Amino acid sequence: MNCAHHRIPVRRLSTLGLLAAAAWFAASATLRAADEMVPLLLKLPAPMFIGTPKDMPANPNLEKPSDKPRPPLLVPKDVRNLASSATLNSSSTNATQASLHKLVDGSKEPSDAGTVLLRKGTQYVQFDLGAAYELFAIVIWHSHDSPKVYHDVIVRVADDAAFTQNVRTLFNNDFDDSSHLGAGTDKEYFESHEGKLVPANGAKARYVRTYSKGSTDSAMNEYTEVEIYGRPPAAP
Ligand SMILES: [Ca+2]
Repeated sequence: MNCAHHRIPVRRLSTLGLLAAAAWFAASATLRAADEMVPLLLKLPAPMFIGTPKDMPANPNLEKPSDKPRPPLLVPKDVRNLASSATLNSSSTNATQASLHKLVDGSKEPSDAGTVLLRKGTQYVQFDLGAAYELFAIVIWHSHDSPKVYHDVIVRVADDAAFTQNVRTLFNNDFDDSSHLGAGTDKEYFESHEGKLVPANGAKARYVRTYSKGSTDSAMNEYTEVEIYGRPPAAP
């Protein structure tokens, strides 16, 4: 299955899946009556390894890897990837605009040239979308050249660049609070070519931060791509 374009047709959505989606839509304040929901189609890079890791460490905080494709997330039809036009910066002092651009250049291959290396310790990449948007998904590809596990993966959104206003945490698997942003209850996971899809449920925000603190493979923080799917908020 070296399929670079992994597309899941709508007809494969189960009835149960559609019912669950309908319940979720009803609960979401940001959806509009005319919204047409469609599966979020991601352009996936080729897998770098086949199958699931054989020597699974015994860790209750680690998600068991699946050998099936991830179920699609339904999103409003008019969302688009906002990361490619965002202004990026990072807590990592070695990060240049040229290196950060590799996070949003559309290439997700974990080659040496395509990988952004951030310094060790807890580091974030910040995306300024230029205005507040309704966000529906944030997808993160760290380096996925082997089945490694990144630590303290945290995704936050806020209204201001300093992350003091209306800060919301969309994902946090820092179970022991080693990054001091509060302990999270999400699971750690093995990297794969599918990346990590974090639903944003229509959260309205201008700023997005993605954090990590090294991996089982390296103290460094390595990324190949980040995508942020959203749309302008409805006119008041
Ligand atoms: Ca890239």
